[in-house]
Amino acid sequence: MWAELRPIGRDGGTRGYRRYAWTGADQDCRAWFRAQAEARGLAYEVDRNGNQWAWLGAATYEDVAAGEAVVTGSHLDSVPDGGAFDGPLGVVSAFAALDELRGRGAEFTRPLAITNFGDEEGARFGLACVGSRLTAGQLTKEKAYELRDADGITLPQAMEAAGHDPDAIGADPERLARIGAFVELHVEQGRALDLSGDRVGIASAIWPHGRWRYDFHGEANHAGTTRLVDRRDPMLAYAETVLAARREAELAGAVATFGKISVEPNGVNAIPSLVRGWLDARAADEATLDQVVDGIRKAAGEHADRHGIDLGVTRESFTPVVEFQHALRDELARILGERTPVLGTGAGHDAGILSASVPTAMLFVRNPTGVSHSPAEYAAEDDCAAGVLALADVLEGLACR
Ligand code: HGY
Ligand code: MN
Ligand code: MN
Repeated sequence: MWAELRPIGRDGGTRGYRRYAWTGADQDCRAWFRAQAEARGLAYEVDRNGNQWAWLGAATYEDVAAGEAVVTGSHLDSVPDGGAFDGPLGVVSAFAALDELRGRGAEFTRPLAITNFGDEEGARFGLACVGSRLTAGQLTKEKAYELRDADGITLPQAMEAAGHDPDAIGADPERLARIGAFVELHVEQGRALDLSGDRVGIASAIWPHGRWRYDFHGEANHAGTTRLVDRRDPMLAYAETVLAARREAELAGAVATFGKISVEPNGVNAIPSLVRGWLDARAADEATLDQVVDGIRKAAGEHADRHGIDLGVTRESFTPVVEFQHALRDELARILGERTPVLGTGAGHDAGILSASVPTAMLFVRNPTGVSHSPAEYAAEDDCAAGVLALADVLEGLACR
């Protein structure tokens, strides 16, 4: 499976992945998913929001009684220059776990589905987990229609160009009602398992997190002829805001990142008229996150005033804290052994979105460096194999007699 996925959407220079929603690379990943499903005799379907499903023991979700399905999967899209594992490890492991269970001769007493949720990273349209948010009713069709990529292409236009009917998108409670348990396996995006010496862990919670767009409006002018005192340079206010974000996060034990920026007119010899920066901020609890975000905004306002800059701040997304369901989490611990480590994470996941609607759990596989959202992201083959066996044990415990 890895050999087929490896070249898809990989940049020849950086060796990172650029698998953005509804692009050619994404279509190739989707074709791979469909082929994996069909090769295993699973019933394949795409839901109204473009998420892919492969069913064992049902032809479509409508065949499944309420709360009966056990579902596992993750996503195949990537951040800009992402690693091989964030997302795909969960999908590959799902198919491999099914193969393992068939090898064991396991008898399924509940329908099983393997999923690929669309547009988890939000690399193209700016909002993460679009596929699961739409399905769970946490993103309306109207709001989704407003999403645009950097070239001005709207989400519905991109969907249509890729052959998906954008008119169909929206909440899908009928489908979610069928799910009794959703388990997402994911590469760990930190070093907790490496430090504890464990191959596999169980998720406890996801930090609340969000994305804010900062627009610093100044005045374009000549870089050679404009006296420093006459400038309204938005880059200065932006730069001081980046430093303030670091300070606020440090004080609160949180994280805050300006990882994306756009500059107008973007000329070497022009003072910018506009600097637009995107803040990603996360903390262990919402009160702390509020405090950090408010602190950064206040600092940005002060720096903007001092440099004669007009500042606009827009919250583009917010995901509240997720505490995974204790009953399912405890069941996983019973299946995998009570000594399996239980850990929290600052990364967002479709499982976090779905947890508001269905019982949800996550498994993490050791990442020896903790690096993620980078071409250097890595997991060792024997740890991945341990992840597959753990997922197979969990699925057997949940879906087999
Ligand atoms: O950004 C995140 O935490 C996730 O990987 N989408
Ligand atoms: Mn990610
Ligand atoms: Mn992921």
